[in-house]
Amino acid sequence: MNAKVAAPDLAKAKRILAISDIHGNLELMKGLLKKVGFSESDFLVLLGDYIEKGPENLATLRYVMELSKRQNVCALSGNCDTIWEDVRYEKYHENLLRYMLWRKESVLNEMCAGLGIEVRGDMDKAQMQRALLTAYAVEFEWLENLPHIVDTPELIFVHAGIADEDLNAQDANECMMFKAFLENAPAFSRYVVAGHWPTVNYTSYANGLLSHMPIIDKEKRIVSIDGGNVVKRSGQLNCLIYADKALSFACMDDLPCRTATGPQEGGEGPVSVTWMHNELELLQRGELESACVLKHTGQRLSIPNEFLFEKDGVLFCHDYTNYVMPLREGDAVSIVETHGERVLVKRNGVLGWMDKALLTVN
Ligand SMILES: [Mn+2]
Repeated sequence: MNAKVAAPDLAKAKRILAISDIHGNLELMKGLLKKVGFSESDFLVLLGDYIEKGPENLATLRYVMELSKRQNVCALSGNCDTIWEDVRYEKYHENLLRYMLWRKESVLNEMCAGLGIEVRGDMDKAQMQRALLTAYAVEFEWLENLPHIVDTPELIFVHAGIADEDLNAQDANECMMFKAFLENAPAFSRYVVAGHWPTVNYTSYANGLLSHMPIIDKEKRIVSIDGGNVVKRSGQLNCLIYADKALSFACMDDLPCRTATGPQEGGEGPVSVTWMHNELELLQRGELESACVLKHTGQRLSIPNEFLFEKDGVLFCHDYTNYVMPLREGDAVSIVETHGERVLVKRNGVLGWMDKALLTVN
């Protein structure tokens, strides 16, 4: 299917705002809109993936549907928003139920709960589908009619990516599914703003750090804004702000905040491991940490055992960095997780370790 292109009138907008990959995190979305002071003088583009994986998928969907009634809001479809296809077309029966049993945080499970339908492996699937299609016809129709691209004089918006600038000849699925757009896309003459691929997965752009901040590639003219909200424990929601021909960002997460009670020296030459480039070779397994080689770069590093996992006899690692965060007394940090006497924290979107003894207790 050809991608649907929307070309809204932005003449009155003082700023263009863009947020991607909300994934049912309604409170964070509302918080971020408040933080940037979203108002009638802005134009807001929502880049899709409103639902699935998060805590409030149906409420988020309905909130976005309500927002999109405004003249100054345009919502695009992400790959997670095509769930209506699976409910409508009978050929997906088997997969649909398996998906619902596996993905507990699905809008479809919330919809069933709303109708008092218990989702079970031995249920009458066709009956469940008919019930959903009837009760949630308005939601499914809204999702089905979402455009895939927003075309503005200075910026192009899409959920995952576009193959080239011929916007009327883009494949809808590619727009929603483009893999690692920043790495695999050509250069464009206008900036293309995309979500879908958490920026933390683009380690080549961050000098060995793990960063959830948006990435601007000035050569390719691509802005990648998915902060990994919901899908990564350390994720955040990013908002692009385009005003007076300049790009800036605001971001927000729902991690607890603390303050450093003293300084900490930063570490040199950090090594980070993230999804897609996380295959390891084990050198020596230790009681708490194991010496490993990161296959894709050949770098050696010691990784706490709880970050390691095996799949089909191959050793992998969950997102990990050995970066020691440089801190001054009074610096604010977000707490991701505690490992013994070390705490994984985030500051300005970047992940690193700090000494637990340097944290305020609150
Ligand atoms: Mn997506």
